[in-house]
Amino acid sequence: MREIKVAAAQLGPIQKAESRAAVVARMIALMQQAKAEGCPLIVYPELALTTFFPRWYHEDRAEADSWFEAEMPSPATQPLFDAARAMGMAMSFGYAEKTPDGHHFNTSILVDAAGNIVGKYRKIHLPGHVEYDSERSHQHLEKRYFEPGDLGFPVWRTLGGIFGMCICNDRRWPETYREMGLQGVEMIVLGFNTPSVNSQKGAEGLAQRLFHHKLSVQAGAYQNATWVIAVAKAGDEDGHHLMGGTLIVNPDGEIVAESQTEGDELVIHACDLDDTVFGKETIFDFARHRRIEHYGRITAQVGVVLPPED
Ligand code: ING
Repeated sequence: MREIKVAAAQLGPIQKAESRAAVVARMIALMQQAKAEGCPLIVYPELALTTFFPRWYHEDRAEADSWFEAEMPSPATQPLFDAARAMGMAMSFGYAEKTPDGHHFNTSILVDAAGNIVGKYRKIHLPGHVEYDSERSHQHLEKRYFEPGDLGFPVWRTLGGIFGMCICNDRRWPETYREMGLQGVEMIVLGFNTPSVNSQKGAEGLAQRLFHHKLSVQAGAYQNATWVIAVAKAGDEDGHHLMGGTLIVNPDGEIVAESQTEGDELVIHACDLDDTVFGKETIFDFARHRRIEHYGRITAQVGVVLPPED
């Protein structure tokens, strides 16, 4: 039994005018609740410190740098690190990362109970577009403000298990989970900011968005015998609605807990990492069952399809 009581800390909306200090105060309040509930780990959403700024067009990309953190801990997040260390709380959260050499990533980190950053992930699957698109009901400019992640899909041995991270759109791609599954991942923590309407397909509304979200996360968990913690930033940000749907999914792909609101809300579940063992040793024992040498044009890597033989 390797139980870890996880607090999925959904954040409600963050308005464009809201300060990082105000957001960090909300995050610390949720952390205090998690501590009171006996949770050793809290997971926050993607881009947890600011509004979902890729919906806003900046002609001059340098203007968008105000949404980024140039260091971590940054001055705004130092109180969060201090509170976590004081409470002995491990945490994960997403933020916009600007590196010293001027690169921009949609990033998440995993911080242990002593306040050390033990893992970093940079979002690989960036949805949206680079230039202003007047055809869309709202902009989704992640490709304008971020570069694709350059760290791959690592996993880390910490907190008594094998942990991995991904971010938002990554969760829609089976390779994301399998890359970590092949490394024995037992718990994947991810944050998301998902508009409840599709900017290009008006008919796709909240119900279908929630369906695709749950389908993707439950499949990823089941097909790799891993826990998945998926945490929303939700609610109406300056008139733009983000869906909720914070989930804790077990290694059988079952939703064991989910948010009921679109505000700041803790979703808590005691996750036994040993629940991953049966799946990894039977139906998804990759070594015994996954015959990649018989897959034909798909190489040993996940899903890499060789160009057609001429
Ligand atoms: N948001 C959305 C997401 O992947 C999206 C964008 C929604 C893309 C639905 C495709 C379909 O959940 C982010 N931030 O990636």
